[in-house]
Amino acid sequence: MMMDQFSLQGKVALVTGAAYGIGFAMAQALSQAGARIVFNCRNEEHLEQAQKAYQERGIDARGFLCDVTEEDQVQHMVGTIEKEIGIVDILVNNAGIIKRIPMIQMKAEEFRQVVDIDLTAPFIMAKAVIPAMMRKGHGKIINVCSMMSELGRETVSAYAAAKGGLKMLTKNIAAEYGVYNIQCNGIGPGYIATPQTAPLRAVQQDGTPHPFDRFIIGRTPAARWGTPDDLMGPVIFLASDASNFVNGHVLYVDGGILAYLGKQS
Ligand code: NAP
Ligand code: GCO
Repeated sequence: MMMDQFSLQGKVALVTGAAYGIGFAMAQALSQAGARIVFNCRNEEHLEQAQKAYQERGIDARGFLCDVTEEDQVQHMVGTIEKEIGIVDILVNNAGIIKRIPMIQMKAEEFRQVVDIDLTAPFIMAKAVIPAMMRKGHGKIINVCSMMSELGRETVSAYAAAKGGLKMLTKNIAAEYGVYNIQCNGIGPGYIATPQTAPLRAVQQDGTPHPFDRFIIGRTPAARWGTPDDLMGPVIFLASDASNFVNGHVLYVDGGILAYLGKQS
């Protein structure tokens, strides 16, 4: 049956940074398609809250405290998953941060921290799971890119550099490991209502919408912010056999922002 191609029954999916936000929604989607969910974050309280939230949704998700920038922690986490749950069939590199600072005011250490989490960590995570995927004869790696994989804007130099690099890392993993039936693609959310973008949507003291909120609605043909749920269908597609001949692609889930000059205000 054609729709069987979208089934993830019997698959193990590791979603980084999936305590809340986009990662949590994508993990729910992968679970609903049949995958066994494993996730990580850095904060013990977030981990406990997430475990509870998954259980409330009937999802038996296994959580790990693991900083994705620390290769020894990542190797230990992946080794434990492989031993206790199974080989990671699907890796979603979702964990990420942003720092919004004018570039000439940004400290080099702040720039490095963003690149470390948003670009180096996906490299570390992919390096940890690919050997077993090669032995198993298949694998899916999905890197969470961004509008900033294509566009710049004021104050997000480190994030744009990292997410632009992540697009090219995606293509390179596809190029280097496609021969082992491993597909590596990006998913590029537009502007999504999560804690990460909360400062851009904060209602002003006079009760008016944040200027950036109005700006994004004017730049989006869908005339709305995305929600994490908008990523659920696309991530199932990229994680499933339905995308076995899609490799090195970034699937933008942006309501049309990248196709649109923006509404004349
Ligand atoms: P978020 O709400 O800030 O959540 C980020 C997640 O990443 C949290 O679970 C956080 O866990 C985890 N994390 C951060 N650094 C980590 C580290 N070093 N090790 C392990 N976990 C770490 O972000 P979001 O909006 O859901 O975004 C998720 C991804 O989508 C990010 O890569 C972001 O760049 C990307 N994205 C977001 C948007 C958007 O509009 N929201 C659009 C395009 C792309 P802790 O809290 O425990 O640190
Ligand atoms: C920003 C936003 C964006 C979004 C996202 C867009 O400050 O411009 O945080 O970077 O998070 O990456 O795709």
